[in-house]
Amino acid sequence: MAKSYHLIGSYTCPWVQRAVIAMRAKEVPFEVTYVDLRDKPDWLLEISPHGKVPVLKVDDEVLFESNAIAEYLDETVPPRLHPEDPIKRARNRAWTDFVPGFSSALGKVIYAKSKEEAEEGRAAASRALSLLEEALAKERGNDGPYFNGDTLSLVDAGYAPFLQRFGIAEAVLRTGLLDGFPLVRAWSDALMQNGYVINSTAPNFAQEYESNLQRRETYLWSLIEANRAAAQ
Ligand SMILES: N[C@@H](CCC(=O)N[C@@H](CS)C(=O)NCC(=O)O)C(=O)O
Repeated sequence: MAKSYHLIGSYTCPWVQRAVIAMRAKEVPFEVTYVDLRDKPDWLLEISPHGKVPVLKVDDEVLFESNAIAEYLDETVPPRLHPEDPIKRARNRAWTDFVPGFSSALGKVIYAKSKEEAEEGRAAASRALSLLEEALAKERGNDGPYFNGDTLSLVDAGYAPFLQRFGIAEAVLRTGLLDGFPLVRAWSDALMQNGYVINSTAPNFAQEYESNLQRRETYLWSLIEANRAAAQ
C-alpha cells in the first residue's frame, strides 16, 4: 500500500522548504500542517525531539531533521536525486553538509540589525559564496544549470531556500555580493525558475517572511519600510 506523508512545518522555515522541494521533485502526494513556532502545540513537542520543524510523518513513523528526511525520501521514492556514482554522491553529501554554514553566513547580512552589522556580515557571506563558486567551477564537472547538471539534486534542494532568501534581501540591500560569483548567480537564477522550488513555499510566504524580518528588527525590514513610505 502507498505510504502516507504528513509534513509538519512553519510558514517561513527554509529547512521545511528543503523537505518540500524533495517531495515535490519526487511528486509525492503529502499533507502539510503549519504550526506557529512561537506557540508550539503540545503534540509537536511530543513528536519532535528538538521541538523543531520539519517533522515528516510517514504512516505512523516520525522523521525529523531536513537532511535526514531528504535522504530517507531519496532512498525510498524514485527518481534518485543523488548521483548514482558513489564518489559523486559523497561529494554531493559533503556539499549538503555545508548548507548550515552557508545559511548562517548569509544570515549575517540578511538578518543584520543595522547597516554596520550588514556590512560586517559581508566578509562571512562572501567567503561562503566563494566556496560554492569554487564547487560549481571545479567540482561540479558539468554546465548546470543545477548542481549535478540538468536535473535537480538534493544539493539544489538544500541551497535553494537560502539562495531565495538572499535574493529577496539583495533586491533591497543591493550589496552586489553576487557580482563576484557568476556561477552562483546563474545557479540561483535557475533554481528560482524551477517549478518544484517555486511551489515549495507556503501560499502566504511573502507576507509571513516580511513579518519575520520585522519581528527580528532587521536592517532589511527598515529599508523595505522606508522604500514603501517613499513610494507613497
Ligand atoms: N537542523 C534542522 C533545523 C530546523 C530548524 O532550525 N527549524 C526551525 C524553524 S526554521 C525551528 O523549528 N525552530 C524552532 C526552535 O528552534 O524552537 C533541520 O535541518 O531540520
